[in-house]
Amino acid sequence: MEKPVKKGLFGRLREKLGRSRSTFDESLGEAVRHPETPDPDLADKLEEALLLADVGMDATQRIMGAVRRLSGKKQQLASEVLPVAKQAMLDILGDNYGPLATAVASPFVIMVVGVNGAGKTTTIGKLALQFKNQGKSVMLAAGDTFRAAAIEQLQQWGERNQVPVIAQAHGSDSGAVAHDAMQAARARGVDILIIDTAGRLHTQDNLMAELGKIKRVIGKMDETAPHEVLMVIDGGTGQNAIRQVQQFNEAVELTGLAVTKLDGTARGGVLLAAASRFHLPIRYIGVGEGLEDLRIFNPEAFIDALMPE
Ligand SMILES: Nc1nc2c(ncn2[C@@H]2O[C@H](COP(=O)(O)OP(=O)(O)O)[C@@H](O)[C@H]2O)c(=O)[nH]1
Ligand SMILES: [Mg+2]
Repeated sequence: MEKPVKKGLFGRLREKLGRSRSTFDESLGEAVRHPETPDPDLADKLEEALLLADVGMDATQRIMGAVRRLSGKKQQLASEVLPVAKQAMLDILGDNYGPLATAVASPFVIMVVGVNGAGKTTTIGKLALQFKNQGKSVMLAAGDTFRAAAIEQLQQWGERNQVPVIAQAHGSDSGAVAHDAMQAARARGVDILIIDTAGRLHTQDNLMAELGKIKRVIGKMDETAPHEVLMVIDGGTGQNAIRQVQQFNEAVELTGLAVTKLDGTARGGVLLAAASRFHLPIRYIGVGEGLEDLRIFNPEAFIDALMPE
């Protein structure tokens, strides 16, 4: 008998993750439709699907370790294997989860970092409106002074959402923008200040030095700030994203991750790879361009939406 399609947020997340999900459906769908029929290749199929979805060696080995601890016969049954695999995935994500507690400081300062095109500015725009809708006052700072278009893009988000944006001219010092923004946020009693940053400079070393400087400027004005250094990664960049996280983490000591574009990739498993590799909470996932498509990360909902059952 066909299972009813799940409705609501849960069902929609499942649709949004369509391409990543289909990697698992193609490999495991047959076994899932016959959960009590032994399939001697089931564990191998799962392992292949995990690697294809970019779950990475680390996390894949952890998941397969749990599956291979099942007795030989059970390893052939989807009814046994999938719950164990899902639990192993949840164990990996378990420590890597936790929404932002923005009430601990005022202004709560979020510095957003990541390579060009990862989705930083878009994520900031969506976040600003979400916070505003929760009744919080928000200010944005255009710290990507390297590209004129980046400043305009943030200003457009600000105008659209009626959120003030602190900006200086293209090419100006991003540390000075951060300084101005901290002062303005304090003066106006803003709840949340979100600072955009560049994803590309003349060299990678320049970029990391600039990010370090922005962080120091903020820290001098409030020693508890930035309260969050959020790295945005493009879920479609696969294992490259892991190297990027490592580099940024070394430069500015990240405190959280947001993984975008999970709607457009068959490799959504990078989220598990990152979780397994770094002890960093995944705060948000991006599953589309709409405002509601930036979701607070929920491991159970994510795994349920990703895996067939
Ligand atoms: N499909 C999809 N597109 C996204 C998502 N997040 C960001 N984008 C798009 O990715 C592109 C680059 O985003 P942008 O915020 O400018 O990246 P930045 O260079 O890191 O600031 C834009 O076209 C965004 O609309 C997402 O979750 N899903
Ligand atoms: Mg940008």
